[in-house]
Amino acid sequence: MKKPFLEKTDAKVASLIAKEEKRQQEGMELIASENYVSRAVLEALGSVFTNKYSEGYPGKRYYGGQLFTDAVESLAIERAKKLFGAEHANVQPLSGAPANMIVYSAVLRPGDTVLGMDLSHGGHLTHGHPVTLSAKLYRFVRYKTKKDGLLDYEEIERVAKKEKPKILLAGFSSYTRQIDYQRIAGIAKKVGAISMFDMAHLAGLIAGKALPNPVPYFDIVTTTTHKTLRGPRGGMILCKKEFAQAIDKACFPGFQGGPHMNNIAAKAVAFKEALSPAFRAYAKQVLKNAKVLERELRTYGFQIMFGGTENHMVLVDVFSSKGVSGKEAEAVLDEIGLTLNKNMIPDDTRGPIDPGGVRIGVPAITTRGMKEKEVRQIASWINGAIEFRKDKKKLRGLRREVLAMCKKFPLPY
Ligand code: DSN
Repeated sequence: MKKPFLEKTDAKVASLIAKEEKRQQEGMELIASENYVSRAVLEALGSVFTNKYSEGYPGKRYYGGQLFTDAVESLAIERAKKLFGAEHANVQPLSGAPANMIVYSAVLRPGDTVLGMDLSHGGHLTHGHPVTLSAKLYRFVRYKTKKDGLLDYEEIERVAKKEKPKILLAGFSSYTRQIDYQRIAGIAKKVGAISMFDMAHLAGLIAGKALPNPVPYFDIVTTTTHKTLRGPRGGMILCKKEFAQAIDKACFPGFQGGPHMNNIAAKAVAFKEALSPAFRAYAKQVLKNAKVLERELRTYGFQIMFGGTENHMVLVDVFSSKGVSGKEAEAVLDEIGLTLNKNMIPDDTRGPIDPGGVRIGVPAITTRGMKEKEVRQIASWINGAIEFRKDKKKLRGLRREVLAMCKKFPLPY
């Protein structure tokens, strides 16, 4: 994309942006949490709304000049509510981690208990990993998946009865199976906990009606607006009316200052896109592509975790399957232009720096228009690169093949 003003003002930054654009164009993005926003979303992000401070909420701001910020934030809120059938939406969280922290601070007191999913079993850092601020303020107890990859709802209920959490939290960043929303929300109700779902990874698939919607079942739902939802990097909180005031107050002035209005404008655009029939077709194709990836990788002898996938990603135990660590697999795949991330597998004994697994997601390649045929080819490259990881000539050949396919599926700019 041409950027004549930037090129003139700051050639260094312009050149870095151009290089990143080329890297994205010439590589295959398989990081499960990444995607390509539309040109329209990019234009809203780069708009004059970035100049405006607007602490507060539509109709109740602390600075003047809010005619259009009020209108654009209201539009984002209304579209978010329509997209997910929510009673209340707060579109100001800067991203997923702040959104979760805002919820905790809205409904918990320091020392209160949260029952959430273990990180190595698919949970997220902000669901209580000891290194996080939330874990220093609140007490997190964790649940795990069973050998068959499903959640152990009886065990979750037993622990919930024993620990009496204030929040029962579901949601994940590397879990691949469907969660029984009704069952989790039911357990929360039984023990008097607030039910919370972090749908950051799934939001686009839910908006596109390819997966069931947790919003009717849970008291509070958090999400990012990028990932499968294909909006700008940002966060959002949806909740039942009874929590609206506490959530809004905890967001501003409790946790954040002025909202990033250019980002909120871009969220509004992404929500409009996600309401379209084309987005539904996209979400459906993401699920198809992930299923093909799972099947193909199995035929090459890769061990797929959690018994398979029902969403947009697969978690693969590359160490047990192929004797290569997650870190080595990530590096060799990067060499041929396939970008993904090393990832812990359940109860990984190797640790997070060089774990036994990799996480592979298809949202971004699906945005580029790739379908089952291309996914079969990608699986074969993954297998080839890992198998011939010491053979530089072979890797160079695979790199050329990846590049040729990338050229046939340009980025949406
Ligand atoms: N970093 C995101 C992911 O990759 O899943 C979650 O925060």
